[in-house]
Amino acid sequence: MDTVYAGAQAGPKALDPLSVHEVAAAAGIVRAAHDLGPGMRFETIVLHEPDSRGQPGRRAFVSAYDIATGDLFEAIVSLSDNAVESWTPRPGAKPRIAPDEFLLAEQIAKADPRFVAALAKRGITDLSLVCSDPWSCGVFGHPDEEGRRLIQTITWVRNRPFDNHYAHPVEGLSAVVDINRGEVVRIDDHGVVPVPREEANYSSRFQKTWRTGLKPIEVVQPEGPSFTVDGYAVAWCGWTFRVGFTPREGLVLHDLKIRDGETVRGVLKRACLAEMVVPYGHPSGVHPRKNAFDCGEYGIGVLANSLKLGCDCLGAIHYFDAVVNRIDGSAQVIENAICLHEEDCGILWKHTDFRTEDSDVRRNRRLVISFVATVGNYEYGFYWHLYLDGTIELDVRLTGIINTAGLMPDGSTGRGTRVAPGVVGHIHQHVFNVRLDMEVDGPNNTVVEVDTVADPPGPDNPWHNALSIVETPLLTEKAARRNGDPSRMRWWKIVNRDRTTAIGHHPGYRLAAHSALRTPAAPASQVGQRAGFVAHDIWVTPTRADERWPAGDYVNQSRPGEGLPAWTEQDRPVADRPITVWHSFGHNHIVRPEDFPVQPVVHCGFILQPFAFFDRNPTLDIPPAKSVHSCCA
Ligand SMILES: [Cu+2]
Repeated sequence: MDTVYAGAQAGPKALDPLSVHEVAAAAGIVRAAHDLGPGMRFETIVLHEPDSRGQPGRRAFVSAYDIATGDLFEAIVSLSDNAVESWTPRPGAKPRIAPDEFLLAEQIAKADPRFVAALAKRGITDLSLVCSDPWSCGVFGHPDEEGRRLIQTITWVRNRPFDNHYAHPVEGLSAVVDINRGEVVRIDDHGVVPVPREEANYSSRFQKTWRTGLKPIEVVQPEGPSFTVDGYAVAWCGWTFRVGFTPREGLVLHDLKIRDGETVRGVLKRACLAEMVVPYGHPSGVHPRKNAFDCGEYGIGVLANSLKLGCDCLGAIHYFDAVVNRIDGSAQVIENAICLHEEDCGILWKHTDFRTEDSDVRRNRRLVISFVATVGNYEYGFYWHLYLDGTIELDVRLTGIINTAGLMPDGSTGRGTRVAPGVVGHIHQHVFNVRLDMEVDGPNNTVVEVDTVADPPGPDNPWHNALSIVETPLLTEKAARRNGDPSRMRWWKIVNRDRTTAIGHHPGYRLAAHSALRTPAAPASQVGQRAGFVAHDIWVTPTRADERWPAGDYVNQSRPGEGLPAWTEQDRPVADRPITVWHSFGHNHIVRPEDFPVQPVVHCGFILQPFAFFDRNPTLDIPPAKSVHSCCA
């Protein structure tokens, strides 16, 4: 039998993230049973989520490694019994790059005389102003990199303290660092080009003049918010779910259900960002190696911000702290990492009977569950929205600073947009992949592809206006590797064929894949090899607890073809059973000068909308707003 996630069977708090105490305890239990010595580090310490059989007790999943040997082991730890239940070597696996290693890599580079000499060749001698960011390396077949755990540092320089260094790229220079051994493997110097020195600052500490005329907008909720929170359980306007958080995925929504009259109906068993990759499209210098997997190579959860009321969030806010592990096995609390609040959201519906002038309008609102992560130069905000009519939305907001480059050695721009004199933003993509463990009205779901096509002309279609809806259930994994087709107005719905509604439909949810994005990456590129999920807009697999990572369990310097491409080769049945829908979407970032020196938010995401899930508009009972104007009730 397949292993599926479950919460209710294992007790109401079985899905709560590990506490500070539990993280430290898990590290201690593993160290006591399998001490790897002074080089022991902890990549991940996270809740081992209970499966449907609902084993009693709390468990942790621990990924530990030894920087001396490079060996990596996975453990399942019983926190209730103080015991390691399993200890599994993962030969060749390379752990993620941890926040603890970001500045370490820079220090190692700056301590190397070859790196210092390469900076001096460019007229840079004050190392305190040099910022060398820790980039993952991928796999490029350099013999001196074989078997090592690597970070390549890519370099910028400040003119003065706090100056935005991304305005001053030190083009063509990177230090390839063996982060386990603490040494520079090689300096890659692709030739000196002048470092642009014009400042481009955005910080309030540099801004001299301020726009006037902005009057305050205040969010007032005199009776408090409409949600209730009990531990990690949230209830709001008919919706219920549990909040989870992991170092790699960040925010997780468990057991998302919606009330329909007297019944509570499931929609999502578990939903999260599972992976993302940002490949850069410039073919020379340090840039081909820039293919950042921000979940699998860094962990989008461990990079979460502590949010601030009045700045990041407005209104009546409930914050959840996040607990993640450091590489020494201790726990780190990210205070106020997850924000829960309500927002007014325009009108929900409206109609005026033009004969009677009877007019009805209802206001919409949404519940927002969000976190923001800083990954080096860039910020990602992940905002899950729940609406009164049963709609679910993930709105990903991209901001921060573009990854800048200098000019080519011949002074040309290369594959990008000039954003300032001597400063270029290369073309790149941000491709996200979400893992949606579906539970539409029960455990057994099926994905149906829906195309809209014009009928051929004929006696039944004399005026050539007939349209047909072509529905194709996706029955096996290979058949369910699907891409959009605007010429057929294609979309997908997830239905429960075990159930039929009162008006004769299988209840479903429509996936509105409005930001679907496949990269044009060649199969032989790093992304083609190691981020197979970018090849299709949707994939469907039978839900399995051990198939969580669409680009493989260990993405850092990973081998080709792991994750979704390998799993789906089995071509397992995916109809009328617990299924996981994987959706790839994102932003094709052809940089604008307006994205610099800091990028106004760009949105991408997707929508899950009830489709014959309810028998009619489920919001007729939303009361009219009390208004200061006479037009409303
Ligand atoms: Cu971008």
